[in-house]
Amino acid sequence: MANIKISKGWEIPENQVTPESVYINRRKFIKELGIAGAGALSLFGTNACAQDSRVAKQLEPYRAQILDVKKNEEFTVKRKQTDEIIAATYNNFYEFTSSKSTVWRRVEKFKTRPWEIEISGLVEKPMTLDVDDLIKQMPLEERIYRFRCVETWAMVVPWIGFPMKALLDKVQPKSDAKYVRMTTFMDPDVATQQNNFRLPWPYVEGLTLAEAMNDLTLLVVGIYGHILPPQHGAPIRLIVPWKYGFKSIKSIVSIELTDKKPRNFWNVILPREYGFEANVNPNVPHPRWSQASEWMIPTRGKKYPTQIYNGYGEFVAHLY
Ligand SMILES: Nc1nc2c(c(=O)[nH]1)N[C@H]1C(S)=C(S)[C@@H](COP(=O)(O)O)O[C@H]1N2
Ligand SMILES: [Mo]
Repeated sequence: MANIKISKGWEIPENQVTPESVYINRRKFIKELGIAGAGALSLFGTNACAQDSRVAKQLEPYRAQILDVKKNEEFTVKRKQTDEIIAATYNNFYEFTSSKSTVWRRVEKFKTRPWEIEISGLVEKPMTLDVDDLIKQMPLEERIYRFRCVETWAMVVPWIGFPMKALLDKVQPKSDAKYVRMTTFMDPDVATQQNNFRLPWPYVEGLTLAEAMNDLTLLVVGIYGHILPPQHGAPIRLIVPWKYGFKSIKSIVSIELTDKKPRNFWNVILPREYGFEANVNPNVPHPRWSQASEWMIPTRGKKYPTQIYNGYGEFVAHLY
């Protein structure tokens, strides 16, 4: 793995890619019309609406599958909640593309049901479960969390899920289990970037057992009141809000308890830039950019100070 050669697209930090699909469309739209200047901008609204309605149509079947669960008031956030369409059109899901604004279109053929998840390794009761059976057994709740990508964009979204602890209690980790290793599905016919053999597919992430058992650590199956749409990592993904976004692995097929520290996807690709722990920290810059501030999608211009542990120190600072 040490000799991996990374293609250009992967080396470009995510924050150098133009973010707003709307912005890209506006430029393209204006160019196609062969016009420029203030007059053209009045057409921008029309085009943004057209894009929104296409995304709304893509989301429709997921929005119809409502998860009516109670909101956990312990985890409310003061900052304004991100618009659902914005969150659903600005995604990192490298199995499909490295272009955030097009993930929602590239996941079209991605079938997220039926779906099995295997829990194995150093546990008393290994098991393989259908995701919908698992959802029925687990204590679902809604939590509004801050979310911070390592590339400095951030959002506030209402996740629906259950504490990972609830699942681990069920399988009973053995006393020598120290880490949890999670793996994403592998299907290069559908997730076409998995044909790039230079990258260490499938996507893998890990936590210490103490991190996995923390109150904040969620296995997420829904967002904005309904089941997860594919671009957010359906049918089940991790959310660890005090860590950079790449830790929050999507579309999980396996959870393995182990006594060895797992290598994680981005750590294998760029070990100098991405570690295992990856806690949000304004005082530790990324080798190529500062982590002192962040911006809320889609408004790149307005910066906010980054908070240590992404503002969740009261829950997790004792772990470090
Ligand atoms: N399997 C998988 N999980 C993944 C990623 C990925 O490319 N593949 N990207 C990560 C990164 S870098 C981020 S910021 C978040 C983005 O989650 P979102 O698209 O739901 O906002 O997913 C994380 N989980
Ligand atoms: Mo990210």
